[in-house]
Amino acid sequence: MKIKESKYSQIIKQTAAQLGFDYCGIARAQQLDEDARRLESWLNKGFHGSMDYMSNYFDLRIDPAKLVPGAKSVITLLLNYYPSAQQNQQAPQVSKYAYGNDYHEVIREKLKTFLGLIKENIGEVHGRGFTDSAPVLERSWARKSGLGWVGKNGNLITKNNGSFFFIATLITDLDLETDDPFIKDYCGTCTRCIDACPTEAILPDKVIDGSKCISYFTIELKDLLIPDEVKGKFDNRLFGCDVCQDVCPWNRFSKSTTEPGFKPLPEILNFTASDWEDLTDESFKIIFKDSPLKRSKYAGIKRNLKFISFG
Ligand code: B12
Ligand code: SF4
Ligand code: SF4
Repeated sequence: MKIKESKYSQIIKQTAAQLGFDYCGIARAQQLDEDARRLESWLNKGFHGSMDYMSNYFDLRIDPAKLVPGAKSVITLLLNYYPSAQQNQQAPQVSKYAYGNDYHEVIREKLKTFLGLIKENIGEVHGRGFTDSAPVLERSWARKSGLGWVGKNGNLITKNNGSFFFIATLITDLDLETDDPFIKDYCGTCTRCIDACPTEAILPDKVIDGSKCISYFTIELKDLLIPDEVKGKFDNRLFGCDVCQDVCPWNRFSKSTTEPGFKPLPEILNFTASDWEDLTDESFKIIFKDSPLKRSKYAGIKRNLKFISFG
């Protein structure tokens, strides 16, 4: 039995690598008790702001067997998105994760192929793949499956290549050999991310007040206006924020992604402030049809632009 589990885990890791995933780790599917307490306290303090979807399905979020009946293992995959080229620093800034095509689409396709190949090589396996598409504590699973630690900035950090990774999970009823959880923490006495966060959203004990994060204001907040309290704090951040990752010493080890879907859009690399200002709804829909910027919609991007221009 043990030999079979180990062989299957090997096949799974090889398949993940073959599909271009940079890391793959496996954890036993079980209820996440400590994480559940952290999540509950986060929600009770209102750190989710207006992201109502975060307070839904609490039970599913902490127990993979509620998403996939009979779940035995959680496979966690990381995909590097660190871009090969970067925007001019003077231009309105788009977060690096959004330079290319929407990761939900890119990873969804990969997960479909991944599950197909597992079935082909192992047999009738039930499983569901997710990437930010279901109530799953993705960072918790990544840590639990040995891929890295959760830094003071809340991000999952790998020792070899930093934190510019997307996380995806595949919950399955297959018994697999698991990896040891990542116990160590290599933040040490560093506080660079806390000191650099423009809105003081990084609290002690690896807690992020989501309702104060620039990423929340520029992407998730659907209000017509961004509140006055944060006026002047965004610098030129138009969509998302990378400050707490850019200052992290572990990101010196980031390497450019080789995923074709994440190739930066030329407009993102080259648009100046006036190009963004002149952008029409029609061109937005054409240029950004496969981009994460769609989430903010044209009106959201214009709202953000106005906020940073007059901020
Ligand atoms: C809601 C959300 C946001 C919100 C709130 C952020 C937050 N920190 O919660 C906002 C909009 C602000 C946001 C911003 C960003 N996000 Co976001 N977001 C999510 C989402 C959908 C849920 C996160 C969540 O559950 N939050 C609730 C808190 C309580 O959980 P948590 O932060 O994951 O922390 C858990 C663990 O870390 C664990 N934990 C932490 N320390 C310790 C210590 C111990 C001992 C233990 C046991 C557990 C533990 O406890 C928590 C669970 O209770 C996930 C996708 C997903 N389904 O997981 C993406 C996700 C976390 N986001 C992601 C990204 C890329 C970002 C941004 C970098 C985007 C950007 N550039 O603008 C920023 C980073 C901001 C930051 N510093 O965290 C990636 C992170 C990849 C990575 N390497 O970590 C994810 C995983 C999406 C993905 N599939 O790739 N995000
Ligand atoms: S993404 Fe920006 S605003 Fe959000 S916690 Fe990190 S530094 Fe702060
Ligand atoms: S900047 Fe320093 S404290 Fe923050 S996550 Fe990176 S190593 Fe940890």
